[in-house]
Amino acid sequence: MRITLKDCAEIIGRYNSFLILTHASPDGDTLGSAFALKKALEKLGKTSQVVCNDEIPQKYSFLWEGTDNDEIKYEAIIAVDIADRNLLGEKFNGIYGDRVMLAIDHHLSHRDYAENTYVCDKAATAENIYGLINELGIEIDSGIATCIYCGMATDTGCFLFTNTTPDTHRIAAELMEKGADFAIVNKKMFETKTMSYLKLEQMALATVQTYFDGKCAIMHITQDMFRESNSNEGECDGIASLPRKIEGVQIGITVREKPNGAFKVSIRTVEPYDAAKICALFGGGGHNRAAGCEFICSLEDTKKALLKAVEAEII
Ligand SMILES: [Mn+2]
Repeated sequence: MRITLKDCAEIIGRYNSFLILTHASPDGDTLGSAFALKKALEKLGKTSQVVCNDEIPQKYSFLWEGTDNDEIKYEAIIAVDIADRNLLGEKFNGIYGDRVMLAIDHHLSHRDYAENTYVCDKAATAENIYGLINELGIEIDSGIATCIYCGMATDTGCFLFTNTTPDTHRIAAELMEKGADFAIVNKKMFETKTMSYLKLEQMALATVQTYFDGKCAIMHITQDMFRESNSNEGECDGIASLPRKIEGVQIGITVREKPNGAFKVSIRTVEPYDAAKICALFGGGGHNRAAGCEFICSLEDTKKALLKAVEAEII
């Protein structure tokens, strides 16, 4: 059932302990949202634990500073920033997929799996968590502010993408006033790259090919490249934005081989091209300018299918 923010606050009021689920291959929005909520719930005397199907990269450790994340007994399960139960990851989908009591998300492509769902088209789920925390009447302290800021900065590409609104900036400004550690967040999220990541980026860039008069660019990353560069999934959040950075490219595609041999596709577009529409053709989804889908076939066939879909859009 779709519910309002007020209903979310009311539901949270009914329980004392929560398991908070984040999506697989966790990013700054799912984690920032989860830890902001956890810290806020603590202020109400409620306990919670944030969990993820995949290992949480160490670069996010600032999010759980000042709070412990020990295993607890919980009464209800909340999912944040998870548009589809498959995005929980295989193991978590099996365990929790049909037991989620409340899903809080910002993807309009959200496919309902929870008992109660709140989806509002904001730049980040963290922006919806900000709304919820206000609805709950909880004072935002510097720890909560840092977590929300991290989510919003992540999903707006540091306030660069077109999903950034005047409201996004107003909330970010308020978070700064509340003591959000924005310099640390931005340095860790957008400035610092490991040498292994930069090596991977170099290999990935060498695979870029352009199509349709340079309007579409495709780049791929294989498991061999991960091995050779000594990089890993956890440190390449932003890599999918590279093809669209090329001058003239309107549809940028990144094809990433997963350990099981499937190909995870990320599409980034500029107006008027709809990334979610293209990904929906292949069972995926997301936002207008950023979306994803998955293929279980060869790299060559994956690219062929994508180019065919892009061709239909571009011409
Ligand atoms: Mn998000």
